[in-house]
Amino acid sequence: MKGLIMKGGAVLPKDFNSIISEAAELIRSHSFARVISHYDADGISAAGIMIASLKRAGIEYQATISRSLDRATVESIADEGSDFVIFLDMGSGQIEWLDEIRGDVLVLDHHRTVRKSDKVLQVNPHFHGLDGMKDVSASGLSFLVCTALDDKNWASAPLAITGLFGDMQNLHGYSKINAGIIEGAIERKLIAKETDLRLSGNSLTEMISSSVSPYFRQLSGRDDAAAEFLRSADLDESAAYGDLKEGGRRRLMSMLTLRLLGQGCSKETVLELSGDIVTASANSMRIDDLTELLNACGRTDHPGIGLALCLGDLDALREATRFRKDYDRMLLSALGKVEDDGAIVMKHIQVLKPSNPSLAGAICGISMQYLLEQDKPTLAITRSEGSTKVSSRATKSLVNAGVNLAESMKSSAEQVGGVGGGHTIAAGATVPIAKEDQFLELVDSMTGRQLGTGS
Ligand SMILES: [Mn+2]
Repeated sequence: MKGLIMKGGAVLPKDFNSIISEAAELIRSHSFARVISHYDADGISAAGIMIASLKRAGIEYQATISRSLDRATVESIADEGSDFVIFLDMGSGQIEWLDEIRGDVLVLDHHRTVRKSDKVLQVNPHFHGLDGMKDVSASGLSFLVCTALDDKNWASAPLAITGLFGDMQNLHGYSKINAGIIEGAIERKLIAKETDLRLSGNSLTEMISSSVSPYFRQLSGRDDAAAEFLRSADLDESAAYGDLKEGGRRRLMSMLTLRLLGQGCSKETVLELSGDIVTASANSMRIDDLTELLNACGRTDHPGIGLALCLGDLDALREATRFRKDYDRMLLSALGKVEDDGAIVMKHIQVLKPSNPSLAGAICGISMQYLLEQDKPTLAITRSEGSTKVSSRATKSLVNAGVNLAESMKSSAEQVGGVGGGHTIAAGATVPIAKEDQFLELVDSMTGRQLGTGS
């Protein structure tokens, strides 16, 4: 294969390159593939890339987008008896179960892996000195394998970028494989990239009032207030951003910057107000919009529409747009409540109790970044299926100060008979409802110890 040329002329690590070729060969050797992927923007993009490539290669497929890869899901896939199963954006944590599937199994996953397997072909950056949190996401892995299969699959580069946006690997510049994909896509004129205000909407008012992240206190979700805010800056609230002159754009940016600083956001968060706006050349679609559309499709239980959208279905675009509006409306109303009520503040953590379990992770993250105290990690707890589910988020500076949510969630959950884990900056847990308070106390004191401020 022609390796992806990376910044500075370096190619992919040799052993990584050969495993990618091996994966492409494995796909080529089958006439049918069972595809299982994750329901977030990265997973759906990875599946979209894979399916477009299977179609191009004349390989039949059946795809399922799943919330998680639990034992029962793996067993039902195994029972189907397919000769070939591809897992995308998940699987590396479940190798033990995948080993039991009869047919050939291919895993393209960027999450930490448990171990290698003789049976399962695993394409995972962690085996090759690459970082799955920054250097490549599942959509990028799917893209690498599919371009090894056929160079024409470069056409899917915008989807590869959609996935990395979805996993927020775009916020601090692009590294390694991500950088290679972006540069290659620009070179092939598949995308255009410029740095600008990271808000979208038909009018200036809509750009602000429909914005969920960044969340503008007193403006997000409120058309009238957003319009008034714009008039106070001497900006035409119904104008389109594209119509603004340089001076107007600069004024808008500084007003919004002040707004975020005023509501207590960290400097890092404020800087995220401007960033890369990537546009797919084929359909002029903004990648950040596509990411949000896919996210909303997944979150509202319509991942199939997201997948159809990846494959260019225009009806799917209309439906996905509706799901995004619905989803954003739900988020904005939940965030409005956080704005009004605040969080339950403990010694070292702050706790939210959102009413909708499926929004908890997003509410937790956005509240941490835009609405709550910056010196305490935020936990969101909800109850579903007879247990308490916990999402947690910290900030970069809390992590630098010692906070490790992966550790505190795991150890606290285990002490009360639950399970937990994740990343230092974002983690989750499931604990018995009866042990909820005890769990929060444990996380609180452990966070105190991590910060060196005692418990
Ligand atoms: Mn992912």
